Formats: sequence, structure tokens, C-alpha cells
Amino acid sequence: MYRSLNYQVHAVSVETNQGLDALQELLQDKTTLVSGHSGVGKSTFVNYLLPGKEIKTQDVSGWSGKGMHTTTFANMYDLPQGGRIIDTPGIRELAVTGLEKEELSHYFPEMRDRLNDCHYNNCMHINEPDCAIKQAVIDQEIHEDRYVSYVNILDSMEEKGY
Ligand SMILES: Nc1nc2c(ncn2[C@@H]2O[C@H](COP(=O)(O)OP(=O)(O)O)[C@@H](O)[C@H]2O)c(=O)[nH]1
Ligand SMILES: [Mg+2]
Ligand SMILES: [Zn+2]
Repeated sequence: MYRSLNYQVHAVSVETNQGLDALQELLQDKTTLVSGHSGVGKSTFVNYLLPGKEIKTQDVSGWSGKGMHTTTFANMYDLPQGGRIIDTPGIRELAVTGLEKEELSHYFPEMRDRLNDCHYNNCMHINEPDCAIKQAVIDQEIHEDRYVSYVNILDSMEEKGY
């Protein structure tokens, strides 16, 4: 789904040594932030990049199977090959800040490309008539999951009063 939207996707495993070289190359001389759910292996990957540093990773063997949260602050490290990497705590909730609700669809490339085709130029793509985004979902040109993500993020922005 993401590849078809021209996002770069890398399947990576530190345990089985898969996809690491290609990902490491992308980090060269850049500052990269690692983000994602707790327990997916962010700190393990950062550890792999920093031989000898040994930052804390999670033990998932606890009774809950969920382990404990060990990364509690964002930490930035210098990469031996040049560049920096920021390890972050797991995400419980994603909050969008500094963004108007009306702008949200601009951050979905497949929506951005179709915005001019909505009847209303301030269409929120929820219940307006002649909405090009909803039509594209019906026509399966926009993936339903992406539309669901859009609606969920929009809802969370409304809850927080944006
Ligand atoms: N099977 C497998 N387990 C991994 C991999 N990377 C990390 N883990 C394990 O997953 C657990 C959580 O890893 P951690 O790096 O702390 O996750 P974080 O919360 O995203 O920082 C630890 O027990 C790791 O040993 C991997 O590529 N494959
Ligand atoms: Mg971590
Ligand atoms: Zn619309």
C-alpha cells in the first residue's frame, strides 16, 4: 500500500540480519528520528548502529507479554559513519500539532492530487456532496485503510479542539 504511494518501504530485522545495510545507507550524514509502537524493535535497531553503546531494550518475556517501557525520553546519538539518530519512546497516541483540520488531506499524497476535483474547495471529504476523495475510495483508487486513517486523525484533531 505504501510503496504504491511512492513511500520507501524497507523490511528490516536485526535478529535475522535482514534489510539492515540498505537502511543504514539511508541514514548517512542525516539526522533521523525513529518512531513507532512500543516493542517493534526501535532501540534494538539503534543499538545495532552503535556498537559498544548498549542502550536499553525491552524484555518482552514478562507475564503480559508486553514488556516494560524502557525508552522514556528521546535520545540522540552520533552515528559512527556520520549522521545522527534519535531513539524515541513508543507511541501510545499520535497527536497532530501545528496543522489545521482543513490541511490534513494535503499530507496524504493520494488525496492531495485529487483535492481540486471536490465540488467545495474547503471540502473535508466527510459528508459533502461531489467529493472526489470519497469517490476515489469507492472506485478503489484510494485505499480504504488510508481513508480510515484520515478520518481517525481528523476525529482526534476535533477531540483536541483544533
Ligand atoms: N524477533 C525479533 N525480535 C526483535 C527484533 N528486534 C528487536 N526484537 C526484540 O523485541 C523486543 C523489543 O525491542 P525494543 O528494541 O526494545 O523495541 P522498542 O520498544 O521499539 O525500542 C526485544 O525483546 C528485542 O529483543 C527483530 O528483528 N526480530
Ligand atoms: Mg525503545
Ligand atoms: Zn472532498
